[in-house]
Amino acid sequence: MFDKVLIANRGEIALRIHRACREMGIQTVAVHSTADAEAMHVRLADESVCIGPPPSKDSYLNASAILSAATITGVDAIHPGVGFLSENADFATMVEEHGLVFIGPKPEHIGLMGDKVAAKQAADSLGLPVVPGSNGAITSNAEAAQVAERIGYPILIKAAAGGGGRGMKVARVQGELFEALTQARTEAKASFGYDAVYLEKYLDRPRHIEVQVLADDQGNVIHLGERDCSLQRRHQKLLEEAPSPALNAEVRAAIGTRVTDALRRLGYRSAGTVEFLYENGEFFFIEMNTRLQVEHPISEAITGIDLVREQIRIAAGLPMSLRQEDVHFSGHAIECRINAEDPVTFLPSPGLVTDYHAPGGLGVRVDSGLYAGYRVPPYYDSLIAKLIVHGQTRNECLMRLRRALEEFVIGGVKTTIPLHQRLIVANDFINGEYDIHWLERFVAGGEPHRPGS
Ligand code: MV4
Repeated sequence: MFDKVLIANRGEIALRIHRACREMGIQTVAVHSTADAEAMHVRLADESVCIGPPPSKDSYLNASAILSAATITGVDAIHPGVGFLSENADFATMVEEHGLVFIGPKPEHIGLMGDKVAAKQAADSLGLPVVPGSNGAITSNAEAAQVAERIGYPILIKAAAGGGGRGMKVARVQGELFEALTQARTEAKASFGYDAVYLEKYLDRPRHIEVQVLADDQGNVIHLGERDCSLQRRHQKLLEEAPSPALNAEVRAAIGTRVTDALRRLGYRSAGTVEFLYENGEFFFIEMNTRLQVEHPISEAITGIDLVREQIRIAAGLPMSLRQEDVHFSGHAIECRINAEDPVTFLPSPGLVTDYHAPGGLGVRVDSGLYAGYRVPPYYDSLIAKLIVHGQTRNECLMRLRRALEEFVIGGVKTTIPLHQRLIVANDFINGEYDIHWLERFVAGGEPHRPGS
């Protein structure tokens, strides 16, 4: 096992990784920008190294500064966390070239899943269900029209270099296709410097369901069930739950097995998440995330498995500490992402945290680096706390969540807590009847009609 690990991230996820290391007897090195010198994970780490000024590109995205810090402190491995360099295949390769272990997947798989066209083709050939569409990038308008005719309208145009929804355009009818193609190419070129696009059948009201997996170098691949991440606004997730209110045990086991079979064939290693759209009882692969995810704690809550601990064991060459038959799903978990934002306008609200009190009690977990006197910097993502609540049933989980949100005190900055409080009493949410568009309509005012009504 490693003696010392460098945590190449910040905020609650850096703290999460520090905690796993500590419990495994591993020393930690925090790296931080000048804006994060007072962060909780920096205070708790055994050692810390300042790697640059506040802008991410000069600090958390500065691969050579991070590798220098790793060399100076003599770590064995680097955990990239989420975001930043976590899905950068070149960084993973550089870490290995420095004789260190990258706590994550093989660089080739990071690279494969980063290319959305290649990822979809790989998923298809590995036996996962994919959305009907063009076979790879479209090379001409004529080809696009032909493909659209074959799969039928509405059509969605996606950027090959995309992900996260940027550069997507819908064509409802043939007359809209060429203009939508031009717009999608222009946006893709501006956002990614690469204008290749592909076509898919547009799914009107799907849910976003993702399957959590773990794989080791001994060929063991397991799944930890799914998370329903449909409650998003502008591709920012607000609340996630596990299990999905839309699936039963049989459907869960079936999709889980398809995913683990696929990743075993691929030779995948480490934690990963396979994302699907789910509509009318059918799954369609959209992307794979080759990293730990922000919402991983809800999978931990319903399985009792420490995902970061398993990631570290796997990276050290050890087998996972459990098999699929050891994975038992218990109860229901919900995560509320609490952002330092105005709950109505969503404008960032950085600044001094004057008061802080986190909820507690049975089934309540808070992952946050906040404390009274902490200053939320304006330079980064506005996620400041994750409230994860577990109950034996979905209803118990909801009641506990209401109680926990009531107890949560964060003074001095605006937060999304009031939005969560409104959301969890909405009838559609209580009934589990929502799709990927529901939250957008909810924040626009009032409770929208539920899907299909
Ligand atoms: C889609 C879709 C409908 N049909 N693909 C958005 C982000 C990107 N990762 C995939 N996305 C979508 N792909 C087809 N064929 C709708 C979305 C989508 C979405 C997906 C998941 C969660 C939230 C979303 C919000 C808007 C659109």
